[in-house]
Amino acid sequence: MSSTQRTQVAIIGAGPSGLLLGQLLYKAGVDAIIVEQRSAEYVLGRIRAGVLEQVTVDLLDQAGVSARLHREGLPHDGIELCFGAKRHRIDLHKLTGGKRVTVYGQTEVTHDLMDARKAEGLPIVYEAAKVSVHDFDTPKPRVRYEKDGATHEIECDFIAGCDGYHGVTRASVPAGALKTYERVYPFGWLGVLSRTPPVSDELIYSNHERGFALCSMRSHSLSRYYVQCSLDDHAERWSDEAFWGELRRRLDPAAAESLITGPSIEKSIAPLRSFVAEPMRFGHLFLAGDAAHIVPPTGAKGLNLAAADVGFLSRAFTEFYKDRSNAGIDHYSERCLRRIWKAERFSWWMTSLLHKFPDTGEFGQRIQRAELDYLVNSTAAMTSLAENYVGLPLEV
Ligand code: RFL
Ligand code: PHB
Repeated sequence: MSSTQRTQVAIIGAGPSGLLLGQLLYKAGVDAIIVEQRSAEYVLGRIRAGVLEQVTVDLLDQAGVSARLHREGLPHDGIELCFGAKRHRIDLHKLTGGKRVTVYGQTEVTHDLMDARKAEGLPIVYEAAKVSVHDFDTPKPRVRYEKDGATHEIECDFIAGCDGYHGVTRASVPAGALKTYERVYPFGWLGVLSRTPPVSDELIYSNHERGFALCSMRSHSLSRYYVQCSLDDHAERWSDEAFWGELRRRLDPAAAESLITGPSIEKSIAPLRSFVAEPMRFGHLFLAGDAAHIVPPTGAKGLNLAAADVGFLSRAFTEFYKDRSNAGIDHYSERCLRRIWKAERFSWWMTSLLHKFPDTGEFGQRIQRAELDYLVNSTAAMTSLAENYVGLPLEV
């Protein structure tokens, strides 16, 4: 058995990029179908980002999915950098003339977007197998997938590749039409989620001779912590006790003493990578979010970049249908990439500043220490960090 459906935009992937794009298009009166290879539970089970820029919050407002975010999200006016057994506050709010970030988990953003889609009765095809994209170099692209033993086809005007780093859309672009840039870092992050109060009201980014550590949170009673680990490590090798011990060793004495520990709810290792694929458009196929670019999580930029991409993309499609203009579509890739490369630079810089690199030796550590010391004593340097951390303006 097989079926053919027709829509304006076929969205591949129901992560934050795909779901937000679907919602923004719905608000603008543009028709879309979302096709996702996993189940909704699987998508929600991935513990990822925690920090939202104002640009992202504005887009969630525009999408009409921000009521809970405004109730439960935690506004943060600063972050702390920890090195040499001391913490140093970076006053984001003061240094940026009143900007801040919001701590609200990617899981919650995804939940809110799924709920909104369900409430409007809009379709998401979950557990779609063998998803493939066709004829996107023509005005009549098609998406094919299998579900429950049947083959289905979607005819559309555009395909949005929101299927993450390992997705099918970027991989379907003909070789040679795409230039990629990549840096793989020689370490990963071991993350733990625990139902314990956060060690501090603000995030702590720690540079320690044993390696990087980050204290983050999801709420006043849910904490998210990370320690730098080696690439060949496995989360199962870490008992909760070993994790807490390692985290404690990488913090200043006051934080180490006040850290409240408990059983981990989730424990996983993520590799760190910088990656950009250019351009982000091929005919009628558009890439957005992790499908087009990856940043190491140190700058908290991945989800925010994904949101900015789909903000531009929804505007471009809306202009196409409502104003009969190709301008947004034609400028999509260039417009996104200007900002993406700045976030790539910032994420690479934060990563270089805060991690222990196996190959740079003691010289590298002393240079890092000098840079950190300079940073926390220079308003100019702290301002640069702050304006990037809260997020650059959309048009840079
Ligand atoms: P996703 O979230 O990977 O979603 C892609 C979806 O596409 C589906 N898919 C397919 N569907 C159909 N057919 C196929 N062939 C498919 N192949 C894949 C997948 O199942 C999935 O559901 O990409 P998206 O939507 O672009 O979102 C990107 C963000 O998830 C990512 O950038 C952030 O999580 C990065 N990130 C952070 N970003 C921030 O802005 N702030 C942070 O604080 C932050 N912390 C983090 C992070 C990422 C982390 N990890 C684990 C990489 C912390 C960590 C530890
Ligand atoms: C998180 O809370 O998961 C988080 C926060 C800040 C980062 C990365 C991850 O830079």
